[in-house]
Amino acid sequence: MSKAYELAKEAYAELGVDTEKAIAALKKLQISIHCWQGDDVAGFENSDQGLTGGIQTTGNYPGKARNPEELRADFKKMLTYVPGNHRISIHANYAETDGKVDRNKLEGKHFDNWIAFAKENNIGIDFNPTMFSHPMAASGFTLSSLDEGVRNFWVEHCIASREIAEYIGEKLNDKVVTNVWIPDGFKDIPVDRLTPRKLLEDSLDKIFAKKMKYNIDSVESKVFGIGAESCTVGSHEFYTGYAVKNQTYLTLDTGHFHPTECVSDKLTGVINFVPGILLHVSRPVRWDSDHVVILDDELKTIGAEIVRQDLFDKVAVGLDFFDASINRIAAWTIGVRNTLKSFLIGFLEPTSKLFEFEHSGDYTSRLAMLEELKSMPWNAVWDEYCERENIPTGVKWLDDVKKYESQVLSNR
Ligand code: RNT
Ligand code: ZN
Repeated sequence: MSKAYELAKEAYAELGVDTEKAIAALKKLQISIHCWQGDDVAGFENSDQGLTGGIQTTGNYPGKARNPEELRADFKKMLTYVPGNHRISIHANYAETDGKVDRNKLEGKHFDNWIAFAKENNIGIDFNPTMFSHPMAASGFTLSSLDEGVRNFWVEHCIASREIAEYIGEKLNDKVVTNVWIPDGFKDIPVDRLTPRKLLEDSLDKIFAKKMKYNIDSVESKVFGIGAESCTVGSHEFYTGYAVKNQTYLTLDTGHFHPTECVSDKLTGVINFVPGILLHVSRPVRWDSDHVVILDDELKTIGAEIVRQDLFDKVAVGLDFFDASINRIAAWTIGVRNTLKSFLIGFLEPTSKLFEFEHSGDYTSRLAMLEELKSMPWNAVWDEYCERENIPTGVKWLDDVKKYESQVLSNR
């Protein structure tokens, strides 16, 4: 035990907080880490489509993963910088098929290498159908397209994706969350907003018809995309309604709302009406820019909310950002470490005391305590946890990333 940790332990004990319990709770938390930070959402289809769907990676920092082996090696490197056992979220376009299998024909076996990777590294897997960067998505519409052929293609793709998730779940004996996000929306003001929404509902009903054992369905809303600024078919109201009615998970991406809206507040607003929530923790800067997650107030509030209300059974914590302007392994590491830190800070709150203050109307004490908590030595607890898990403390991981950059990434 370090001196700093001992002092921190005492300071927290004075507030009635057990730092050992906080460390144990954090150790149990699994973050669903998105694979796509490592290759700028490119995937392995090797098409010349580029990234479509109204999302964008900017920057051309050298060293991005160009194939499955590189992406897995980079992801594995990142795992050595983050304490705990986590999950990897993969998109359907990370299938390994030699480019010969179209998305509606994908099968579980095309993800066998990912399954082996997950087993080797003791991590779980989550899944995402990919409804962008493909000729059938060129119109900007997929599951809500007026073109029946287009719609059917994507319905087939989503059905295939659920089967893949089920296959993965069976192999890993673990739940797999499948997150449906579509880019469908209008650049300019539409006159018929209803028909595409009816079509989307109908497509989703077809996709989710079969009951599954391991697969958990989630639907992700959005406010707008680049080139689809005037109307998003899968809006927040649409998917909240759909998820409540059909009892699917609801995905809340922190970049998918108007700038003053807070996902931290939405959690308890919707949690009692759906089986669960998948978080896409991101950082929007003026738009859904998917910047690397930093330890800002909203992140800390999200962590605290989940801890305070003990929402762990119903909230899956996933990440969704992609910055191509800095070292991608560092980007991943910073985002995961910050997310973990936000939960640790939550676990180190004297929750019952805070509730007591609030419920008795003692808002003075609530504010005083919340403000004092900000300067408590949570970082000593974080370092202690990292040390116990053999994970670099402070910025020591960065030296190793730099070494990997000069030895491996710079040769790409
Ligand atoms: C897009 C959504 C979606 C994607 C990933 C790649 O705005 O956030 O989750 O970022 O599926
Ligand atoms: Zn997202």
